[in-house]
Amino acid sequence: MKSKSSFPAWDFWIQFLKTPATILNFNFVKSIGFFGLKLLILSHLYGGQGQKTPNMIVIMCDDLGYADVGFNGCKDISTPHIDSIAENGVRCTSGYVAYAVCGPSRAGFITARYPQRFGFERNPQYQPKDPEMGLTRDEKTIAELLRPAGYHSGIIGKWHLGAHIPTSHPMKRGFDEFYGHLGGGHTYFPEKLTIKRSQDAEGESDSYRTWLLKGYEPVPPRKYITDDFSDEAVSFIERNRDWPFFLFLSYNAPHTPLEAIEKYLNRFPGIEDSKRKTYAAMVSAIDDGVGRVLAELRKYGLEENTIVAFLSDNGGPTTKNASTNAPLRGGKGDAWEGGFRIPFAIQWKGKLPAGSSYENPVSSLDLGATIVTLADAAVSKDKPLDGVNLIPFLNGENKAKPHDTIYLRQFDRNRFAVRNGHEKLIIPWKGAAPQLYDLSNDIGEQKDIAKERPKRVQELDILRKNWNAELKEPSFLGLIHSAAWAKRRRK
Ligand SMILES: [Ca+2]
Repeated sequence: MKSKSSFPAWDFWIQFLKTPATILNFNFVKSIGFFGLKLLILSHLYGGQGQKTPNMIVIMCDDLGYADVGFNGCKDISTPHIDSIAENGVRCTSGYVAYAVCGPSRAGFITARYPQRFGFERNPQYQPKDPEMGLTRDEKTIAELLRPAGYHSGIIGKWHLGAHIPTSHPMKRGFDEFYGHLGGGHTYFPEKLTIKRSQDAEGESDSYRTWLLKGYEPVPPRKYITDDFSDEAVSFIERNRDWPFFLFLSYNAPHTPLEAIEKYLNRFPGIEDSKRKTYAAMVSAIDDGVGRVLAELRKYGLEENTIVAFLSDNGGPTTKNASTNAPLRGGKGDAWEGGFRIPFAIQWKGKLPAGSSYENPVSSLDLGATIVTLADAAVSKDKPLDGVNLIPFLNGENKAKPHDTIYLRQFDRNRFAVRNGHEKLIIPWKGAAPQLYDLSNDIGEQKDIAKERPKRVQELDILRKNWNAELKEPSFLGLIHSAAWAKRRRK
């Protein structure tokens, strides 16, 4: 928990900046820069006295299937480093994200609030000139919440929460560092990155070929970008090991395009299907990166003070990238379990029971809520988090469930899912009658029991309607509305 003893030190720096020698202070700050001042303050606060609040690293994959990691039973892709997170911590078998496609899922994770509350319910288009196309400024990111608590935050990889740099760039939204791309996907080979400036990309396919940004600066392409992101993550830990940090390691793999280098492809001589083989190689590259991140934490003795979580941003789009969500039904985009129930594991050495399994539903929204709670960071009363601090639940102190109910709404498709206990109500497409499944004996959602349990259908439908009444309509025209967006801009 937060070290109260750190407050006098903060006070010292606040007073320093307010002293009559303001000019002197201003020149001092100018000489080292504000970033330098921040590092100086952080080293004063934490240098030599030990850090009391934990770090958090969230490793999020893009379009990784539920069954494509060893800890969920994958046989043909070896993921020893990813699996080690579950072995050294907790495997959550019912881990959910807030949406079944990338953008809204990430908007939920980054705010620890259901994105349907604030109109982020579509995948945004890549529109560098549209300040409304992305995360509304009315919402705060976890990085913004953690900043007053003395955290240094970085994101490496995919952003996908808006490409309008003056309003939506990660460093305009609370992050201190960014290395990655602003759009929803990216090509992996450096020789294919042919557009220097992010602002010059027009539309989705262009956006996949921009140079990566380091902060606001485009960087000449260096290497296979999954490896590039892993390098940056190692560097981030090395540079920020002396003060509390939050790192969002947001791999765009194994999202399409399916592209892998020989080093990883050669690991899978037994996979004949070329699509699955490339996918496996891409997952293997992530696994190497996870191993390097974990090794860096061990190197600096940070494992006991760092929470590491691993998950996917949505279910696998099985036909597109040869992922698999078995035994779950459906995949990316669906309200079936395969759409938004994802591989989820979390470790915190010495604090969470190693090698344990947790069955109650947890959510990606809980990760931000966990670190915000542990950092004792303030949360706005009118925008309460939907996530909860998972630690007391995962370590067995709290025997109750973190969530009575998990919700999903897909506005444009009129789809809903409501999981309450083991039962799940689903309206899988517009106009469909609600169906009910008992996930305790039917994880694959094969037997609709709505007619057998009408009372439960009614109860869950009331929960759905009540939650729905709290939500807003989408606030921007998404990818599927590109033509309507362009027409509106022309007017
Ligand atoms: Ca995704």
